[in-house]
Amino acid sequence: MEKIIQQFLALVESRNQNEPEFLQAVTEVAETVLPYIVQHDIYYGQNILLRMVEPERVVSFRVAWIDDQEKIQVNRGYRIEMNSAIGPYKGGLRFHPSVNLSVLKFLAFEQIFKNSLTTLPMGGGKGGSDFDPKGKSDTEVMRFCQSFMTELFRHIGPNRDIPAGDIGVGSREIGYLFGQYKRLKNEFTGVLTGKGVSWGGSLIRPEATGYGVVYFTENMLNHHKDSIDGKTVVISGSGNVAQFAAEKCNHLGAKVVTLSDSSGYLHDKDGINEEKLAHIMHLKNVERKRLSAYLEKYPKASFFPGKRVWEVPCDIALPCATQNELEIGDARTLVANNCKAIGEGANMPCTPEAITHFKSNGVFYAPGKASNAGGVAVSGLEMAQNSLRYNWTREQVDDKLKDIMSDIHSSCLHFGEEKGNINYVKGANIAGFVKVADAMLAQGVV
Ligand code: NDP
Ligand code: 2IT
Repeated sequence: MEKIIQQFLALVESRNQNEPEFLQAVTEVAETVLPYIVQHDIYYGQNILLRMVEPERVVSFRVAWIDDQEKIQVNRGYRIEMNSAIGPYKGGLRFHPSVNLSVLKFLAFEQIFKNSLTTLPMGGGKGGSDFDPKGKSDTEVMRFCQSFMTELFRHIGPNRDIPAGDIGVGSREIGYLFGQYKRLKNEFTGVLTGKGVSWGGSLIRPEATGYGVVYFTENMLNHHKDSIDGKTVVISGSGNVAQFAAEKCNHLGAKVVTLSDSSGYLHDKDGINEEKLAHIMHLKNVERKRLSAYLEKYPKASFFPGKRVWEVPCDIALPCATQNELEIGDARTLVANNCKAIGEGANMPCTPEAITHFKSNGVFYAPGKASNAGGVAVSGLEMAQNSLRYNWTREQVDDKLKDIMSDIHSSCLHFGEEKGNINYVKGANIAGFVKVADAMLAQGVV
């Protein structure tokens, strides 16, 4: 088996050189899914995984725009249309200086499995740009988004490819992107998700990823006769996912003691309660300030520049910032401090070595493609509401989100059983794979 995996990865590596993040994501899937393929005649010999690692289409384009000093700026835009076997391409757009082909291909690849797990009919895609919204004025962000969409619009559509937000793309950016698409096509359609509620958005979409991570983590703890109530939780990031993960932890009786950004981390021993979290949301989302500004209002807390949250003792860790933000040294510290569970809000935040360390020390580990699927799941519900031309209530959407996260957890149990324990990585990868593979087999070699 080892040889089959190595041969497969060598081929993928030879075709995708200088793409370390993409290879990291493919390796994790290959190690768990190839043994399953070999054991199942219907999949064996069909080169299904080899087809899945090859994007159906990659679009790369120039995004030229004019800044407030009237200087011409040039960025690079992308859309990776990875797999459309079970539905139109679906996945977010990331605006961050670190964006490149490798990062977007890893995200698009993970998205295939995640979207399949949601039970909704969505294929996998991802896109974005190396544009950095940080420090830009609203009009600069608007001009960039308009230029970006002026090219992207010809590749997407409500039945073809439906982008959404990710790092650096929130409600402001979705608004500008939607406005430009509507203007170019002269059509009001559900071509993007994460829209404002008054123009086709879904209630609970902003909360969905963060709430979903906490629902999944609660499912995982309940399965092991434990719960989030009363636990100390460490969260990284302070963006969309981190904020609503913190909110749901508070709802369920846990104490959140950290949040972070790329400058360092905030530690509030007394817990970031509802009132403090509301202040953070205002600082980050309205004033667009750095997290360290929290100390101006709450001077008893501490900010540690250039450091990571994982050194703070906790029962539960929720990495909600970015890929590879939790490395082996951090995993050792968490285990030494008796951390019981990891729920990934970000995509691929834990390195492979960190994951191995968690598993070998009995820490429950929920991989992002299962635990952060709530965001895209509610995007799927937004698409359904757009098609119906109807809106569900907050409670209706939240109940559907809870059910979907619970179903994903059950799928992980079903496919992840391993010597009496649950391997959530194996469970999520195989459960996600089976549905897409069956569709691909039915549709022939395309
Ligand atoms: P936001 O842009 O709202 O927030 C990102 C947060 O992560 C910020 O606090 C940011 O700090 C921090 N961050 C980003 N890059 C880095 C970096 N290189 N090093 C350290 N910190 C960093 O993004 P989201 O909250 O939407 O996304 C966070 C993660 O969740 C991503 O991995 C994303 O792919 C994943 N995700 C998001 C979903 C969604 O619906 N939004 C759905 C599923 C997964 P700073 O401001 O200093 O850059
Ligand atoms: O990584 C992700 O799942 C997202 N950024 C959300 C994608 C979506 O289409 O809602």
